[in-house]
Amino acid sequence: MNQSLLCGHAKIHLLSVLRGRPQAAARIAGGESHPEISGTVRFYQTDEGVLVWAEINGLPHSEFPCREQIFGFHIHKGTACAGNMDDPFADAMSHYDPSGCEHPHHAGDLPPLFENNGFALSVFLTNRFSVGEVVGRTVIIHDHPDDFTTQPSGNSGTKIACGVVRRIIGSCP
Ligand SMILES: [Cu+2]
Ligand SMILES: [Zn+2]
Repeated sequence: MNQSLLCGHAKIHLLSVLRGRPQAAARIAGGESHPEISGTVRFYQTDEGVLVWAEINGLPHSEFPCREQIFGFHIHKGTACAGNMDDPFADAMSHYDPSGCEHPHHAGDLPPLFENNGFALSVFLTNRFSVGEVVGRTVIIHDHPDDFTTQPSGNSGTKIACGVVRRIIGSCP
């Protein structure tokens, strides 16, 4: 194997992007049923799309083998992490979908989170939106995996954590 193929030019220089300042971020907090969930989702605009870096702590996890949990993860169109008795994050509304697509082609449909002893880390690229378009929208974590088939939201169950995407101005501490 030609070593230069393995070490070849990267389309996005991941480390330099992540070392920089995100243009927006959401602080994630669990709802009443999952107060231990906390984390950050950062959004970096690149020429290829938005690089999303999620770090979430305190996710439900199982001690048993073959039971690691997977959580649906989306940007929803609503602008507040509030709700009612039935759904504490009802105000986050449905998946962010400015183009009228079906699930899982909504702009806000994201790769699900895989927990590792309650911690999830995910870095991925999406060109379905720009950072500016999702500022003010909500990031939602669900208690079930997204099946990427069922309409309108992949049968991903209850919303267990939420954060509003805020623009970051100036430098991060
Ligand atoms: Cu969702
Ligand atoms: Zn969707």
